[in-house]
Amino acid sequence: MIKKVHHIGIAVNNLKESAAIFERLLGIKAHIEGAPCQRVTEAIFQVGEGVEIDLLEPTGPESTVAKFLEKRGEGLHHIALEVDDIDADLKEMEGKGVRLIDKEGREGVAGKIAFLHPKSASGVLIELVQPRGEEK
Ligand code: CMX
Repeated sequence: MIKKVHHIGIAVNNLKESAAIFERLLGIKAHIEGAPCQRVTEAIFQVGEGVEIDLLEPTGPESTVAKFLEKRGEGLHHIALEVDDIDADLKEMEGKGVRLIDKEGREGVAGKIAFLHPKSASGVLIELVQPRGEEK
């Protein structure tokens, strides 16, 4: 069901500044991509064997990441886990009592995505990702 950690999302105030910090730290270049469906711009770093570190800058005050930054400041925003059948996995998790933010996978940058509520995961927002090409 869960195949690997797909990416780690970090909320930042200034994408350009934080991307430069992480480029120095990791020794690799960021790929910058807009994710209007999530109201963020992302700096994506492919680290090691396919795990990404994604820096997230909100595109406006209505973004959930803007609310997060205001309340909690910069830092770990979510951990994304790769799955191969997102809708079946969501159903199974709901059956186990996990509080879902999305009952079904929806279109995201990396494929079909859905979020689990941080109250169900010791205060950490979890995203499930079913990459494109793995639709059931
Ligand atoms: N990690 C951990 N806790 C979080 C959180 C996060 N990312 N975001 C919010 N919370 C906590 C808040 O601190 C708050 O906790 P307390 O009740 O203890 O104060 C609680 O969750 C409720 O937060 P809120 O500010 O009132 O926000 P909402 O209830 O309106 O929304 C959430 C919270 C998680 C449901 C909403 O942010 C959401 O739907 N997130 C999923 C989508 C998303 O974050 N997309 C961003 C981009 C992702 C990407 O590009 O991959």
